Amino acid sequence: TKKQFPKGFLWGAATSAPQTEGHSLENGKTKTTWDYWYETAPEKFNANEGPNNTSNLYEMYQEDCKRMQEIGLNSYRTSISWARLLPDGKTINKEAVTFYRDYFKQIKANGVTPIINLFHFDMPMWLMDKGGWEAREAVDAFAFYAKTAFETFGDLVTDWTTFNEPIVHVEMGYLYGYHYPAIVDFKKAVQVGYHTLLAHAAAVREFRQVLPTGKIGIILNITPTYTRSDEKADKKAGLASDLLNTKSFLDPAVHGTIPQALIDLLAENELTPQTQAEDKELLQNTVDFIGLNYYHPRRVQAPKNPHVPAVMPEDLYAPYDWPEKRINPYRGWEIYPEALYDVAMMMKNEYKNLPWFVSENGMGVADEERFMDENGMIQDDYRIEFMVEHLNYLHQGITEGSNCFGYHTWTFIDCWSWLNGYRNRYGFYRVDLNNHYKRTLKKSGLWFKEVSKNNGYD
Ligand code: BGP
Repeated sequence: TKKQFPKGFLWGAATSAPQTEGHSLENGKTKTTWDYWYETAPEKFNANEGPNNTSNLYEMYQEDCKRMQEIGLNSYRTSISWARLLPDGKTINKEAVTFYRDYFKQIKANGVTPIINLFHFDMPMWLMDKGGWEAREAVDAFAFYAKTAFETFGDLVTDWTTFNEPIVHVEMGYLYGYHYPAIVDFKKAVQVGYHTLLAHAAAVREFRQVLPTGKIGIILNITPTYTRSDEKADKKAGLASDLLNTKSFLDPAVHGTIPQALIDLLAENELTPQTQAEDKELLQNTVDFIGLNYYHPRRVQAPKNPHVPAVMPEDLYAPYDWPEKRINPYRGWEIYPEALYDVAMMMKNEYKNLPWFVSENGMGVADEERFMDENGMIQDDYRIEFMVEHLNYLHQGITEGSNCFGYHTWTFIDCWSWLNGYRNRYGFYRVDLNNHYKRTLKKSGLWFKEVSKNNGYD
């Protein structure tokens, strides 16, 4: 094989509890903000598909774990549902323990290493009623949940992550109105982000006590910033974007401190969050590894009417429509695989060359049945091509010394995705919603199996 990856490289796929399990109001689980949002505003959900209509993993996990082996996954990331494990925040739900323990055992029985995440946008309603991430008490509540999970599953799972894409619940819930509670308030968004960061650090602190030999990380969505030009105003906008979207979580996770430039930017815009004296020490609980979800870059330019204090992030950096951009016609996102090389170099040069992996990368395609052949297999050559392009740049970064230990695609089996429902399909397996969630292998699954077996490709 021409493109060979490091020994022990992880070839896997990622998903999450709320996007796969289904049974969202059964087996002892209580409501999350998603269940509540769907109940109160179903019209916001594509095709009226809500959090209960996911791919039914709760019942089908045993077969699904066999499918992991079928396509050569050697690792797999999913999450635990907080509201399932702790339906009232305090009491452990025995049914959840039985379910997750067996699920994790089956994953391992198929030769797959589980990486288990704690929070994937799924805020329990019992905590939302107390203010959710806006409330300081969410930090302790999350630390308790983390400790419980480590104690309950730590004999089966050694690799953990605290959050998936924490900036997303900040942006979507408190800036752009897409996720519950759909508040538009920059200052609140910063406070929510800050509490999330503390919750992450508190979970890491628990982890060192409970599982001192395990490894813990955080998963961030990386949207590398590229500026319109090298002019001063554009560069300033690019820096603001980088500080808010990337360095806000990445720097504390790796270096144990919030960058001074971010502190200054927030102060200048009257966005400084409320803090407590002990926070500094808490934030020193750094991670063992980083997961980066990469889909597309962020292109920015100086805002037309910059004003201080900023009311919205767009007052600091405006989107820039790069004329040369390539688009995934099925999802509308820019395709720019080169960014994975830049990210690899950034990790090497600015983040201690800490071990990291691509924790999500993939191509969402709408109406994918149009690519189905006469045998019912989706011929998703576009997806294979997409992944090869990204892997090529990742490989280059690894060759130049970046400490990347794996590549996880989004996703294993087509899954429900928040407001988009099943519109954008990403899986190695297709799910037939009209036929008992039947799973059918796509061509990309066969391809991935070969890549995993050969630890690379030609
Ligand atoms: C990531 C999230 C996933 C998933 C994916 C695809 O940001 O971590 O949960 O939703 O994006 O996004 P979409 O389904 O909106 O195309």
